[in-house]
Formats: sequence, C-alpha cells, structure tokens
Amino acid sequence: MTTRELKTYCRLCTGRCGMIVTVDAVGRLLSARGDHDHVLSEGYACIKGLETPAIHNSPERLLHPLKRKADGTFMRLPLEDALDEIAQKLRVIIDRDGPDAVALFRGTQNYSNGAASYMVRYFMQAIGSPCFFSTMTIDQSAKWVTDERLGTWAAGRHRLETADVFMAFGYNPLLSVQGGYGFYVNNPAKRMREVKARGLKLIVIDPRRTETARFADIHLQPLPGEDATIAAGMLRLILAEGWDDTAFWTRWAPGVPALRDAVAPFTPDYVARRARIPEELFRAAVKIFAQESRRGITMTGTGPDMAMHSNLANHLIESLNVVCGRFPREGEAVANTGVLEPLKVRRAEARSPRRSWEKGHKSRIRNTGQLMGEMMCGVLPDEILMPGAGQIKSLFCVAGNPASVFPDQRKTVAALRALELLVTMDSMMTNTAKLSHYILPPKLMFERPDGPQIWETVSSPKPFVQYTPAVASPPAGSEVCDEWYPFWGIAKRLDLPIVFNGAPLDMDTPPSSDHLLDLITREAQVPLSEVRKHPGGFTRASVPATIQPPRPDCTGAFDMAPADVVAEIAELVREPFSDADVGGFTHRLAVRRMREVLNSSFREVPAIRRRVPFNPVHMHPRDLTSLGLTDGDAVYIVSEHGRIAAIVKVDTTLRAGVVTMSHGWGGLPDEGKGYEEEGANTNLLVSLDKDVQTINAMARFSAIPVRIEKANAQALANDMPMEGAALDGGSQKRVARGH
Ligand SMILES: Nc1nc2c(c(=O)[nH]1)N[C@H]1C(S)=C(S)[C@@H](COP(=O)(O)OP(=O)(O)OC[C@H]3O[C@@H](n4cnc5c(=O)[nH]c(N)nc54)[C@H](O)[C@@H]3O)O[C@H]1N2
Ligand SMILES: Nc1nc2c(c(=O)[nH]1)N[C@H]1C(S)=C(S)[C@@H](COP(=O)(O)OP(=O)(O)OC[C@H]3O[C@@H](n4cnc5c(=O)[nH]c(N)nc54)[C@H](O)[C@@H]3O)O[C@H]1N2
Ligand code: SF4
Ligand SMILES: [Mo]
Repeated sequence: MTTRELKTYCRLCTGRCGMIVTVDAVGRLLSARGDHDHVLSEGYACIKGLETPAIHNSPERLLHPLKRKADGTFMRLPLEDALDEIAQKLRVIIDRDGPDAVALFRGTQNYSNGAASYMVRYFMQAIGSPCFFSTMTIDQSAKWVTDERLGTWAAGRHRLETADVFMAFGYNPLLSVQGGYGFYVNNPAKRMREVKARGLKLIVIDPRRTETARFADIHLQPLPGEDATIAAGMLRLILAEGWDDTAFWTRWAPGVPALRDAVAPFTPDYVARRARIPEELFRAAVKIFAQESRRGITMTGTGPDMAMHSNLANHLIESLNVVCGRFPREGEAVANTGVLEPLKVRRAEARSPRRSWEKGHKSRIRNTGQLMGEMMCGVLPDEILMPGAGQIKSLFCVAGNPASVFPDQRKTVAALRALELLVTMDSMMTNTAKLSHYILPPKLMFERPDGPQIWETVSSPKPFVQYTPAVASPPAGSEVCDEWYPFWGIAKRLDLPIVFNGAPLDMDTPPSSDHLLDLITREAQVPLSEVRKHPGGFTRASVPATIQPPRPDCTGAFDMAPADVVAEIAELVREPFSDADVGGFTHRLAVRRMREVLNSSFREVPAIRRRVPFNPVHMHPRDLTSLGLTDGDAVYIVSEHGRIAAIVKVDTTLRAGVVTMSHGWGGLPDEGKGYEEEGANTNLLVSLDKDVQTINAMARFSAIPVRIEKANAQALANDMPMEGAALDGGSQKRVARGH
C-alpha cells in the first residue's frame, strides 16, 4: 500500500504540537506522531493527539447529517435538505420572536478552527442576535471580569523567558497543556525543566501535589476555594513589609491604599488558619515572589476560577502583579512581535477598566450583562426555560457538549429538551447530540486547513506560526462539511449577508476555507501565502521593537478597590471559616483534569477506554481510613444539590479532606448506561441557583462541599442513583432526601 507522510499540527488544545500524519493513497488517516523537527513542540505529542486517527476513523463517528424523528430515533438526510429545513424553522422563530430567540454556543473545539471560529460570530451578527455563548464563561471568565474591573497593562505582562519567578494558583499546565499568558506549553515538561535549570523559582498553590507542583520550590496545599483569602493575605503582607513597587502603583494604581485597608483583616495567622496552610510556608512564598524576585507574574488556572469567590480571587491575584509592578516598561524589547497578527505598538500604560457588563444587552436572568460581547453560560438554561419576551427558542451548539459540561446537568438537559430547534455540530452522538433536532457532522481537525492562531504572540516565545492544509480525506461515502459552511448556507437561505472580517461574502457561491483564512489574516505582517510555503511551521526574527512611552494624555489607571470588590472582600471576611463541615458536608470536591480525555471527548477511543473506563473519585488514604473505605470501593458523593455514585481511587497527592473527580463523564440523567460503562457526571452536584457569581453568573464547580457515603455495588450498576438529589427547574419531579 502506498502511504504518504504529511506535516501538520494538532489543534485540540493550546499546545499546537507539530505532527506528522501518515495517510494512504486515498487520503485515509492511518497514524499520527509528534514532529521532531517542530520548532516549538520538538516531537512532543500527548495521547489525545496521537489517538486522533482513532476518532477520525471511529466506527461511532457520525458521517451524515441526521434529523430526529418523532419517536426519538434519527434519520439521515442530505445536507442541503437539512439546511433548508433549519432555515425554514429559523425564519418562523425570527419572524415570531425576533432575532434574540436565536442563540449559539461555541464549544472548545471551535476555537482553533480558524475559518469556523470567525464564521460563528459573523453569522450571529448577520442574524442580529446578542445571544452568543462560549465555554469562556464556564471556565475562566474570572479573568475577563478582572480585565474589565481592574484594568490591564497595554504592553502585556512579564513573560516566562525573562522571569525569576512564576506563581500558579490552581493551574496545572504540565497535565493540561493550557497556555496563554503564563506558561509556554509547547512540550510543557521540557519547558519546565529548562526554566528551572536557569533558576526560575516556582510557587504552586494547589490542594493537590500536581504534575506542575512537583517542580515547585514552594507548594502551598490549601483547602480549595480559599484563593481570595490567600491572595488578600499576600497583598497585605507585601504592603506591610514594603516589598511592593511603590513607584509603579503610585503612578498607575492610585487605589492601592484603599485595597490595603480592605485586606487588613487577612493577617498571615488568619490566612494560615483559614486556608489551612503552614504560616511559615505562606510567608516564604510571599517573600520569594515579592521581595526576592523582580520579574515574573502570578496567575490562575481553572482551580480558583471555578471555585467560590472566583472573581474576587482573580482580582486579588492580578492585583499582586500590579502592586509588584510585573509589567514590561518603556524601552524594553518586545519579545514576540508576531507573524500573522498585525504589528502592534505596545505602550507602557494602564488601560482603565471598561465594566462592559454594566452597559449593553442584559439577560433576563438576574439582569446579567455581557463580557467581551458574549452572554454568560450560567444564564443560558434559564433563558431557555423562562417564558416571555426574549426567551431563547433555538440553539446552535458548535463543537461543544453542554448537556455534559454545563453546571446543573438536570436543568441544562431540561432546557435543551425545551428548545424548539437545537442544531448540533459534532462528530459523535454526545449527550447534547442525542437531544438535538438536527446533527450536522463536520470535517475533523486533520481534514481541514488552518493557520491563524489565537494568542499567537502571548503564548509563544518567538514569532512562529504554522499553516496546515487538509492532510486527510473524510471517510469514503460520508457527507461531512466544513464547520463554517452550514452558517453560510443558512444565512444565504435567510437572505442575510455575511460580513467576514470586514469583507462582505459572496452569498451565491460558497467561499473556500482557504479564502476565509486569507480574509482573517489580511492584515498579517507576513502574508498567509508565504506561511503556506513552510509546511512544518514558519519562524521569523522578531521585528526590532521596544515598548513605547505612555501617550502624553494617557489617563488610564488600574482600579484596585472599586466598591463591588470592597464589598466582596467584606463578605469574605464575614463568611464562616470553612463551610466544609457545615450541614454534614465534610469534604470539598475540587476540579481535576485527566491526561487521557479532553472534557467529555476521547472516552470512546478503545486505547483510552482500556486505560480509563470511568472517572474515579480520588481520595486521600487518611480519608479512606476514617470512613472505613478502601481503594475500589463504591461510594456516593453527596452535595447540597445532588448525588452521584463513583468508585474510589486512593491518591496520596491530595490533601486530606479534599476529593477530586474529573468532569464530562456519564450519560443523560436517569438514562445512562451505568457508572462502569461511562462514569458519572459531577455537574449533577453543581447548582445554577446557589453560589453563583455576580457579573459572570459563574457556578461553583470547584471546592464544592460534599460528603462521602459508602455505597454498595448496586449503586454503580444502576443508572444515576438520583434519589436524594435536590432537584430544581420546577418542572421536574422533586424526590425526598433518601437517607
Ligand atoms: N488532558 C486534558 N487537558 C486539558 C483539558 C482536559 O479536559 N484534559 N481541558 C482543557 C481546558 S477546557 C482547560 S480550560 C484547561 C485548564 O487547564 P488548567 O487551568 O491548568 O486546569 P487544571 O489542569 O484542571 O488545573 C486546575 C488545578 O486547580 C486545582 N484546584 C482545584 N480547585 C482549586 C481551588 O479552589 N484553588 C486552587 N488554588 N486550586 C484548585 C486542581 O487541583 C488542579 O490541579 O485544560 C485544557 N487541557
Ligand atoms: N464539573 C466541571 N464541569 C466543567 C469543567 C470542570 O472542570 N468541571 N470544565 C469546564 C471547561 S474549562 C470547559 S472549557 C467546558 C468544556 O466544554 P465543551 O467544549 O462543551 O466540552 P467538550 O467535551 O470539550 O466538547 C467538545 C465537543 O466537540 C466535538 N468535536 C471534536 N472535534 C470537533 C470539530 O472539529 N468540530 C466540531 N463541530 N466538533 C468537534 C467533540 O466530539 C466534543 O463533543 O467544560 C466545563 N465544565
Ligand atoms: S498536547 Fe496533546 S492535545 Fe494538545 S496539541 Fe499537543 S498533541 Fe494535541
Ligand atoms: Mo476550558
């Protein structure tokens, strides 16, 4: 058999590992391996990237558009017929209820799909609906809230390559390969060894001794959910000891004294007792970060951003960077000037907060506003369920699986079922797909060209981008489409012109994906046509550029202590120390990611199923002993909101009192195949009504008070044993607490 090897890259996560795929004569994807010549990833690729051929060729992959029939089963129909029907139904909804009745949810696998990630935004603009949702607001939107109420530094932050210190709150890039502002994630373990070898000090604040924490000079292992407490204490100590950069904040953050007053109660002793960390270790961490280091930032991952007080925690953690002045200054060289991003002038000046959620479109749910032009996922289920003007009647779900990953799975599923029109673009029969009226399966990663990269200059140490053509053909006989195509096709049928990055699209003849990529990058410093000539990636020297002085009339400043932040600090102080013991909830459940799966996907791959058939609940040996449990026992995990069954896995990397379990597992509530087949969904334990953050409606996914009860094996064989769960959503049966 003739085979060919082609260079490409993996787009599943921000690692963007260079890959070499092998395809047969007809373009069928046979295998994938890391590209050792790749400038950034140097041959590294994780099990998910390596197993991607198994997803492309999976017998479970959906290969044709499907329509759900009245009896709940699905029938095939040609794509153009599906688009006709969808457009017709949308026309009815828009004419009757207005464009606001149409919503779109962007899941994680849409971000790195260049053409489609832009198209979904332009499609919603063409419809004229503000109801755009994305995973950004069920993951780390605390960062957006902070940008919008603290402000930002126009020249970015200190970068890892020149840092003396890096302090990570609940962030585990060595497993999650999540890049962005903090850590370069191409081949993360190698990068970590390099920066440690040149003397970087690493501080990790995480209830688990994670893959990242193993490299830490100091690892604080607090109770989850106490990051606001810890950061407040750090600010207090830094300002009390004079380890701050007074000249910097006097000019750019005049509210620091007000913040200092607000955090006065957070003495080292209080922080240590409340977060349950050794006071001396806490002091040592602050000393390394603020006194002994000059360069380097602190940042959060999903841990603090998904726990309670997430917005406050993020504000206070970013305030540590401000108080210590961890931003590039005038005259410093710009590290990465980019390739496809337009060349920007970077100025050493603060940008005042915009508080955009206070203006513009408001949700009917708790009057929640928008961030970065998006509505908050935390209001989506109620926006669908609540009748009246403005009710969402139709949802496009693109490359995501809300039925598995949204908070309060029962309410979310009830909402998805209540939709008049649910259209899902996915290649698998996910929990969300099962509830959809139409499923439009897309071409997958290696079947599409790509190039433009989000975070191009912040997440890479040097100007580097990679273009990839489609390197594999979709399975023979399939009718899978480019992910952007249905949106163009529906807009065409509705007579709505699409303006794509400023360019009106021809609405008679569909564009090509490459044409769309060219439009996205039309202001690029190096034309995409040039980048295309370098199959393994394109590197250039940084354009010599320095950070420019602030504009003479610059009035920008960080807002350290706005009234809402001060009120949240006061509320934190008033709170009982630990709610973990309240109401019989003895433990805290924290978020955890698994190397082998990506949120709810990859579980179907045989090689992965053999390694991780379900999501165990990880517990410390001491907790097992005190509950009379052993490794492999069946338990119930009970929160105020719900109850799930799971199998215990002993884990010495945890602190006692904290249990972890990864998300995205399990079937639809009460319809699953049982725990040992598909795991359990932790979002049955998460409420959308209680402990929800203001501004971004973010639920408490981490640091959830739970108790662990011994169960019998029967509990696992059953479908979700939901008796005992406090249900909500009104329309659902309310079952008495069963124990
Ligand atoms: N293999 C794999 N990789 C992934 C994903 C995946 O599902 N699997 N998902 C991708 C996605 S969508 C994202 S957003 C990124 C996320 O990437 P990260 O933000 O790095 O998230 P995690 O790896 O979950 O690390 C969060 C850490 O927070 C800790 N933690 C939990 N609660 C708290 C708390 O209250 N306080 C503190 N200080 N720590 C806490 C946990 O122990 C955990 O180690 O990963 C991406 N990469
Ligand atoms: N309890 C709890 N809940 C959580 C989290 C947590 O830590 N704990 N983490 C949260 C976070 S950080 C996030 S980001 C969300 C994740 O939220 P989602 O992005 O909604 O979840 P995924 O399971 O990653 O969904 C991706 C889907 O895209 C499909 N897919 C793969 N490739 C393609 C493609 O090329 N095109 C299309 N159209 N589809 C494709 C996959 O089959 C899969 O169904 O979950 C959140 N939910
Ligand atoms: S780390 Fe894994 S999933 Fe992420 S880009 Fe690399 S191979 Fe793909
Ligand atoms: Mo995420």
